[in-house]
Amino acid sequence: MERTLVILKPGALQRGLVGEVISRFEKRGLKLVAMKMKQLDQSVLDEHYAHLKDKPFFPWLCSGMMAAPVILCCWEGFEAVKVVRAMAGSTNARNAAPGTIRGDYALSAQENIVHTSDSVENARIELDRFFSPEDYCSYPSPLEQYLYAPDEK
Ligand code: IDP
Ligand code: MG
Repeated sequence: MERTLVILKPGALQRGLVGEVISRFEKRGLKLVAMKMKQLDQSVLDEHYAHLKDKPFFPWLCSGMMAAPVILCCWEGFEAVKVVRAMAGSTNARNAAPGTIRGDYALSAQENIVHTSDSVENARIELDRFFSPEDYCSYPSPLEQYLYAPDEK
């Protein structure tokens, strides 16, 4: 099964949307395998958002990401990276389809509630950035037989 990183950004916490957002992933059938609350700092954001460091909005993005703690989650499921990414919706929440997290809860290109990994390779890198091997929990998933066909693993 694939694993992906979701970060509930400070806006999710400040606006009281943590439960709503986590509930969406749970209801979809994804399995929560690691989770923690953390105050991010500039050095981890320099790494995590290295692809945006030359953008004019980079300092604002970092201030927004440090405005309150974030909730880091690892969700597991068949093709979880693309499933979770689609659930988040377009980066600019004003373009995000209704029914997506950003399309339902946000209006901003920057303050868009969640981060989701954009590829399997980046999911591995990002999960290693925020979680250690001992952070992952393994537990039985008796509902798996109702969520997937035998070849969907
Ligand atoms: P993603 O979060 O949908 O993967 P990225 O391009 O990786 O989008 O950008 C990371 C984050 O940087 C976005 O989630 C958003 O918070 C912020 N961001 C991206 N583009 C803009 C922009 O044009 N204006 C303001 N903030 C932006
Ligand atoms: Mg991204």
